[in-house]
Amino acid sequence: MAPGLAVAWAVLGPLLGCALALQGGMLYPRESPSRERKELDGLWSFRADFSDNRRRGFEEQWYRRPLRESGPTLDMPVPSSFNDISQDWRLRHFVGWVWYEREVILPERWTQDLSTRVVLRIGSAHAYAIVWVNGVDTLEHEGGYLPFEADISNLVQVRLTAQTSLGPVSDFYTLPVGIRTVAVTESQFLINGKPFYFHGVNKHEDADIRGKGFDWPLLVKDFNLLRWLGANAFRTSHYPYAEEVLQMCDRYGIVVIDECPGVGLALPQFFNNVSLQNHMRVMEEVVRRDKNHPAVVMWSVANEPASQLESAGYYLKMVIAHTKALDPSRPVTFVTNSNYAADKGAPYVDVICLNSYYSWYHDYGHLELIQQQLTTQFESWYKTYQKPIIQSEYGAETIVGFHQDPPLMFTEEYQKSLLEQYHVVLDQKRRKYVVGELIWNFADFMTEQSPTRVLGNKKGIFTRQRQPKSAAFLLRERYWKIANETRYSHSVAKSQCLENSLFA
Ligand code: BDP
Repeated sequence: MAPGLAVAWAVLGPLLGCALALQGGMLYPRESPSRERKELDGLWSFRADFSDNRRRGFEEQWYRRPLRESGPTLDMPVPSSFNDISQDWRLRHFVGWVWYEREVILPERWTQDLSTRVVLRIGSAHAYAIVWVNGVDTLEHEGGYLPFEADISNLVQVRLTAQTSLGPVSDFYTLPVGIRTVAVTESQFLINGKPFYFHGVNKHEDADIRGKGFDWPLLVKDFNLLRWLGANAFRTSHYPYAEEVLQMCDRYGIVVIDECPGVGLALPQFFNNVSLQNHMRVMEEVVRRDKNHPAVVMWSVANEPASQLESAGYYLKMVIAHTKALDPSRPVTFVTNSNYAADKGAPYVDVICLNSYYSWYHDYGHLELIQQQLTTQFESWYKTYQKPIIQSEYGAETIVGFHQDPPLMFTEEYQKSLLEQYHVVLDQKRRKYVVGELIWNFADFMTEQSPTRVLGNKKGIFTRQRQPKSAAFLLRERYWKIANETRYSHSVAKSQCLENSLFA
């Protein structure tokens, strides 16, 4: 196997001025028939040196061993500003040395063909950088903004061969694994044989400017916020998310209900054979891609289909059976907003997932009705099906900064009060057969314009810029309380990174 290239670099506070001698140019790294390029952008291990003299890293020689062995580390996206990503106020204003580390597997040709020149290039590091490669002090650079590089061929080129009992190995692939079981009883969702309660969110892959699209800094920010919130789960509403998202969930112990893009199946004509074949094919693609993620504990084949229709009943039965055949190890569900007496798909799911918007899309303003309506909802469904239930959506549009007491719709007070009413009933039922609650939504997101949308969907507990509304603090208190009641016996102490994976 090609040797790992361990890279650590550190940056320090203010720019002190620099004296650079011009030694030729520095070409931007472009691929060509004779040049290959390997991106080092992405997630790095990170540790800020909080010691009083800010020099512990040097004193203890953190560059000699994997950084995580020196103490707690965080995941840090590169490129990004560490001050903006974390919820830790100490990092917001931190001045001093911070350590970044990345382990890299280089292509065999780079490390074994001694005529290949391997150059390490840092695009920019603010404001003073020292770079170690495999523990060797290789490069120093003062000043941010500008690139610097070093020939590291001699540090990474070693002749190695790998052999198995079947002969030489010609292909290598590393698959992180996690081992856990998932099971469902009449009233419980079990992970590793223990009752699991989903306290989390629904998300969207959405942010300002970028819209939908994968982005490491955004992802790490969102995971920091999930941690801040005490959430242990989310649903990938309403489509499979980027694979990197699931990798993070595996590592951080966030449980996922993985949903396919079966959304908007609202009309009778959608439940035909062509859609059905297509839907089953999509489930195949989702399962094939995501089955190795221990974080994924359940498949959701659709969101709010018109499941009161007979044709929908047959359709959902087929899609669910197909998904179970593809993966017998995981429960399967779809998310419904139909009435318990009318729903034709519910007989086929393992867990009932219910969306309801009491005091939002009807009975506007009547928060006092929620407790009774929600109790009836849960009791009717449970009496009919004797299956565990997740409140898979509930929430209220909230424009950040709108306030009114007594609460009126669209204010932060209304969102909070609505959540509180739901929580009273959830607390009564969660020790019985309700196995989860997922707020709609983690953050505000963009939608088509309509009379019900004020520059998008504003049901986020965070704004689209990831700042908390009042309800986020309410939910935070609740989720940490539930987390502390139901916590698995794992250690969170070891790491600035969560290290609380259920699957470790
Ligand atoms: C639910 C849908 C979700 C919407 C939400 C809403 O599942 O996609 O965004 O309503 O209207 O019914 O906020």
